[in-house]
Amino acid sequence: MIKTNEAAAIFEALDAFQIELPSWGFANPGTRFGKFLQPAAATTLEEKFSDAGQVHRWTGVCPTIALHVLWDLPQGVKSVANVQAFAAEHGLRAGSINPNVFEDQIFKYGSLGNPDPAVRKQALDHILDSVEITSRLGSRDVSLWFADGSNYPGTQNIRHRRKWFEEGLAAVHARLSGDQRMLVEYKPFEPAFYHTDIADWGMALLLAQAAGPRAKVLVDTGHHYQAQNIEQIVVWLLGSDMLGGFHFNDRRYADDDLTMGSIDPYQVFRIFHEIAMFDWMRGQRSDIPFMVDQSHNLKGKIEAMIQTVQTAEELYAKAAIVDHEALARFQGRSDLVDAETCLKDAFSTDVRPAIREWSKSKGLPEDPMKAFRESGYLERITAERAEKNAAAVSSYA
Ligand code: RM4
Ligand code: MN
Ligand code: MN
Repeated sequence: MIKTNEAAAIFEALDAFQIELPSWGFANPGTRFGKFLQPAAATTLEEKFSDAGQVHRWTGVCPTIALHVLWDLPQGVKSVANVQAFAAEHGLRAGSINPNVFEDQIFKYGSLGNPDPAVRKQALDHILDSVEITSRLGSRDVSLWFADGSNYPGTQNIRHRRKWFEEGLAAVHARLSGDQRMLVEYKPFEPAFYHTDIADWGMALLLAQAAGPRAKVLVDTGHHYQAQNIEQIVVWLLGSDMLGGFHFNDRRYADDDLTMGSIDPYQVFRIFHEIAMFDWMRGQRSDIPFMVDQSHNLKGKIEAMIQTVQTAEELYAKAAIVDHEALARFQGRSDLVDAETCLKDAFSTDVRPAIREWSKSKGLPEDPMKAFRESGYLERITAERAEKNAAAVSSYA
């Protein structure tokens, strides 16, 4: 049973909770092997907005959508008007803007780390265009992920590439205006299998610090080696005001992009807990954007996103009811069993009734999945899009 003070903490936490959806999670994704086309997948930008709008409509916590420039704004700044129109129509706002410097043929040997200065310039120009798009859309974050790296020892000069990254990222930083930020994402391997230019949080941190004060690190939960303690990274970045945001997904092996919390919900809980503990210690709620970075090859896309959002809310609510005072006391005395039990008690609490109450209090359906299924939306889009999807085998998104 949830105690009254716990219910209040959950309500307060959920009032502040938002999670951004990725536009690419609604289209038929690419994999290195088979691509199983879903008849209801989004085939246009408007359909992506419409589907993301459904997730927001039934959950109420996903007002923004992350956009990939190449996939969603193929005409660059000229596509901004389209985005604005679709966003307004479907009750959403454009969220983080993700330049794409990993698909074009010229980026075969890298983008900002390419040995060819002409290619580096082209990558930089695309990212600067993306900053302009970010400004015009009124978004805050330019979110940077680079596929740069190499597959074989000795084939690239890692030191030079680091310097080129420093130069490129500093040039991007110089273009930021207002409250804009740039987020630097890291990933240990894939597509590069020998060295990746920004392989871990230390490299991302150094590059962000070299670029300037508006550059922060983005933590994608799928981008770590198996045994890595992700919540410790979160604690260190938070403590240095360098945590820029999250890409949430789950994995069993590598960057699997599975549904958040599907394999290891305790991992996500521990991340949320460290943020909540930090906020409690300094008496102020952190402003860290949570984003989903998933693409479902087998699950229905809208349902998978609703499931993701519900999981995120549950784990966030569990973290909100950790008894921080008791935990701090146990930690101070090194009461190991009591400290661990205190954390696990919160994790074991069934917070779903409180979340249903919170949803009701906001005029939202208590069961968003049921509401979505009863709305008839899925049947409608399946009929409308089936033919287009059967014909189109396009790129990643
Ligand atoms: C990468 C990384 C980026 C995402 C691309 C599609 O692995 O997670 O954030 O934009 O995939
Ligand atoms: Mn990511
Ligand atoms: Mn990834």
